[in-house]
Amino acid sequence: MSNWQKIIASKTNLAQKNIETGMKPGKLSADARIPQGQSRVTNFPVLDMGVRPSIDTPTWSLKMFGLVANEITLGWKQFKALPQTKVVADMHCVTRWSQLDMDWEGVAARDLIALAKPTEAAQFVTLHGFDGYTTNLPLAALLDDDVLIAHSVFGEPLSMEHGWPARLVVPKRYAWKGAKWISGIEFHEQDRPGFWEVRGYHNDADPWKEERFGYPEGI
Ligand SMILES: Nc1nc2c(c(=O)[nH]1)N[C@H]1C(S)=C(S)[C@@H](COP(=O)(O)O)O[C@H]1N2
Ligand SMILES: [Mo]
Repeated sequence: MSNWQKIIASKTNLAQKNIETGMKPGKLSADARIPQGQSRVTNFPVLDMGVRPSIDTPTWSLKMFGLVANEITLGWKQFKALPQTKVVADMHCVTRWSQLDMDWEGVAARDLIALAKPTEAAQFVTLHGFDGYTTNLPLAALLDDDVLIAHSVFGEPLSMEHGWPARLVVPKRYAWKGAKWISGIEFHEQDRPGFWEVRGYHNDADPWKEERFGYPEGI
């Protein structure tokens, strides 16, 4: 076979594979969207510390505090009155499952944060949950246009287990960065590792770099 024939043969092969995995022209195949070390699921597993706070819309609120010009606490009605955004994103959990095309609805984190007006010194955030959970991110990561405080998924309100009434969704990080039953966003000058981050999980949590642990596994 000539070189050209080889190239054509391998392209044909690749195209065939893409057809088999349901790829549409110009889109990544499902396989290419599953990071290394992950397996695809379709049943949206539940993962948390097992302490599920009994919070509902009348008792839910979200406080933005710390290095902000306008400390603010939003109740459910105020939250729902904000512009609503939809995001379709893949979800990757460090326990090695990935679910594609999660169809979230809620308020863009950056629209919410604009109300609090973080000061120039604010560079990092702690996300708080009603169960006492915390996780940390650079403020810039929260301002990404795919980051959502979600109240619905797949066209239905979140189940209690998945964080009802509202949870954070950060598609570019492992799922532990997405605080369920979100109660607060705290702004700091310095980074403050959260619940899992102080227990050895990686600070940055990029699934495409397999940033699972902050130190070599097994230590
Ligand atoms: N408030 C709170 N948020 C949380 C957790 C938690 O224990 N409490 N667990 C995190 C972890 S480790 C994961 S993997 C995801 C799982 O989200 P899911 O249960 O909706 O799949 O939630 C994250 N958010
Ligand atoms: Mo997790």
